[in-house]
Amino acid sequence: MILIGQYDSPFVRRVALALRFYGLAFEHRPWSTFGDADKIAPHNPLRRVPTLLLDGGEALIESTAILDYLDELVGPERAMMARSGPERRRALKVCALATGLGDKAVSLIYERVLRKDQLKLWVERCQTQIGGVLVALEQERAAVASPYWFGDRIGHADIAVACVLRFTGEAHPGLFDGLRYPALVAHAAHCEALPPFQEIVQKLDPPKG
Ligand SMILES: N[C@@H](CCC(=O)N[C@@H](CS)C(=O)NCC(=O)O)C(=O)O
Repeated sequence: MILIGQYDSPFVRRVALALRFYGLAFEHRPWSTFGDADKIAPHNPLRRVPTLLLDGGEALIESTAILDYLDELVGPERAMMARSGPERRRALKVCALATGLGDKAVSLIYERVLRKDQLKLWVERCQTQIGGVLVALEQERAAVASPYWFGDRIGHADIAVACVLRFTGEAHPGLFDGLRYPALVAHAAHCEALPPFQEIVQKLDPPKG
């Protein structure tokens, strides 16, 4: 398998971490969505990352769909998400909140670096959405005493939240005040201390306008 995309993307990083936690071998192509768009396009016309190329040449896109495939590959016993029921629904919701936060944080970067004049209405909307999700995730995580969101094993929800927190903190330090989100800060620190997180990491390098 070949994973396309840089690890400063929280979406690429969550996929790379799942591959590593599952012990699945992969090659990495750290192509930039802007600088290397023409290389990405033959595999993904959206020119987005992550894009995962399977050995037969099939290209998977969207981090959630890619993880769905990896879960199928390793089987239900090893999958880092419950197979069905309320726990699966809750985990998918945590993932959706985290990746939605990531979408908004990415939008804000593009607004900052690609536009001459930022659109106040859009910037404020994204900031409000980011703040709202952080509060919701903080409440959820504070209510859980286990090492990870759903017990003793790390899952996709844990990884998604940790990746997005790192990205948001680097991209928009003013929007992530650790003092307001102690449970999330502790969660991120716990995850980031794990060897796969220390190996699969890249300081944010936003596109230039
Ligand atoms: N929903 C997508 C989001 C992926 C995404 O936003 N990737 C960014 C990089 S962090 C990207 O490719 N941006 C270029 C673009 O959207 O044109 C996923 O979960 O994979």
